[in-house]
Amino acid sequence: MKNVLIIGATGQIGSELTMMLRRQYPTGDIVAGYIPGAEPKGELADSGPSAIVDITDPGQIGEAVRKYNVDTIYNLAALLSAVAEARPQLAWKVGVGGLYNVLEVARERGCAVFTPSSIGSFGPETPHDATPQDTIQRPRTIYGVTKVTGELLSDYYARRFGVDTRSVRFPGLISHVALPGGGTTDYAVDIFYSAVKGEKFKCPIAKGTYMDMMYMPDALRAAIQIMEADADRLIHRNSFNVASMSFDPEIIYNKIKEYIPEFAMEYDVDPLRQHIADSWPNSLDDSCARNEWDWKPAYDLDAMTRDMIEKLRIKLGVTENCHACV
Ligand code: AKB
Repeated sequence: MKNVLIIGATGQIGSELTMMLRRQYPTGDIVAGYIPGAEPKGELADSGPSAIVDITDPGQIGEAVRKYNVDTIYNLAALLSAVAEARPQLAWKVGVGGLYNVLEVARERGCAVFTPSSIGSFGPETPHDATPQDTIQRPRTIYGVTKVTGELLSDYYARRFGVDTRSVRFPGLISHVALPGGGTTDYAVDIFYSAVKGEKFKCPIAKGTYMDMMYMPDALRAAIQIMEADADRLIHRNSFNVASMSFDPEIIYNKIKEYIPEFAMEYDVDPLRQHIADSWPNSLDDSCARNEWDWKPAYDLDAMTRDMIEKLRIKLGVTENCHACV
């Protein structure tokens, strides 16, 4: 990777990935692609080039790729699972139509492409525990349908046209930097904000609902490491299971209480999100990623919780005592 275009650079993953790529590839152009209304700000705006790139407009993708001689595209444009259910047509237009536009530019210009898939690409018939790499993928959400289509389309472009497409299936991503918007796993971020602000948390996901989650630094490493991996070792491409922790609301609540004992939570289950969560795996088997490109997460639940609370206390200017923080 030298010159990289990030489509969706101001979103939850993009804002941090763009900065990490700029640090790791200081001699290249790392271009922050954004849509009007979601302009880069602060360090993201000041530390490198940016361009208006609406994924539904192939001309804008091609123009940015040509102007900056881009060799790798990170395609991060998507509507998350819950919000996609409210706007299924737009979810398809962005998730599948947009990916098609990216792949066509990549085919013409010889770019590698990363497009994240998700635990949402699985469905109720999928084995829920230690979900294998290769298994039944019959999701019931439009988000999942776009993700499975994206995996298949990306593999097709690799086989048929030699486009270097690669991907990982992200779990719920937890970060103290940018908030997710409209996902089923968002509660695992929101719970930290409530805890640090000293507010009671209303949990939209029921007790006993397990889902895979990952701390953002691990997710960013996965996204970069898979694109740098030795192609000769890759048996799979689109998309690899990656995992680092699996928990239900009680487990994360009790873990946060180790640091903030007065924290309180009650359940106020959102039927849509609960229905989606029930159809997703409890935990993924990521042995193929570990074997084919040495994937290994750095953060477990405890390390992530400690870091999230420390970082959020600074971000939110909260000075109250955090019992277990040093
Ligand atoms: C969502 O909840 O929609 C996403 C995901 C797991 O893909 N965070």
